[in-house]
Amino acid sequence: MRSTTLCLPVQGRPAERILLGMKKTGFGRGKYNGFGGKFEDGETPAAAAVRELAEECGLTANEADLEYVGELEFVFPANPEFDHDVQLYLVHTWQGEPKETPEMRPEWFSVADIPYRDMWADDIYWLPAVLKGKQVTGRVIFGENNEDVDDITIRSK
Ligand code: 8OG
Repeated sequence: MRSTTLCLPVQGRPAERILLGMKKTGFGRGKYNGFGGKFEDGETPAAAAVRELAEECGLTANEADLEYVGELEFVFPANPEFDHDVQLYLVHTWQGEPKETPEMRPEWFSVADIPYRDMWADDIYWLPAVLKGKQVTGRVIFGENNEDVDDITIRSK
C-alpha cells in the first residue's frame, strides 16, 4: 500500500483556525483538504510532510514543528490501486504566508466552520478529534464510487 502524508496547519491549542486548500488538480480535485502527498524515495514521513506543505501552499516548517496525530488507512475495493495510508500531522509554527500554487488554493477556516461537505466524506469522523488534541488510528473503506464511506473504524486516544 502506498504511503502519503497529510499536514494540517492550525492556530490555537486546541485549534481555533485551520488552513485548508481547495485541491485544483488530480486525486481529490474539488475538495478542501490539508497539504500532503506521496513520499519520495528514501524520505522520512516528516520530511515528506514538510516538503509537500511548502510545495502545495508555500509555508516553510521545520520537522520539529510537526505534531504527529495518527495514521489512517484508505481502502478502495472498486479500485485497489488507489489504496493508501496517510500519516497525519498538525503544524502550529511555520514561516511565510499561505499562497496559491498550481495544486492548491489555501483558505483559513474557523474550526466551527470547517466545510465538511466539500471534503473527503471520512474527515468528519476523525478531524474533530484531532483538532481537540487527540491521536487517531483507523481504516476507511470506500464504496463503489470511491467517494462514499462504506465502513469506518476510528480509534482515538
Ligand atoms: O499525492 P496525492 O495528491 O495523490 O495525495 C493525496 C493526498 O490526499 C494525501 O495528502 C492524502 C490525502 N487524502 C487521501 N484520502 C483522504 C481522505 O479521505 N481524507 C483526507 N483528509 N485526506 C485524504 O488520499
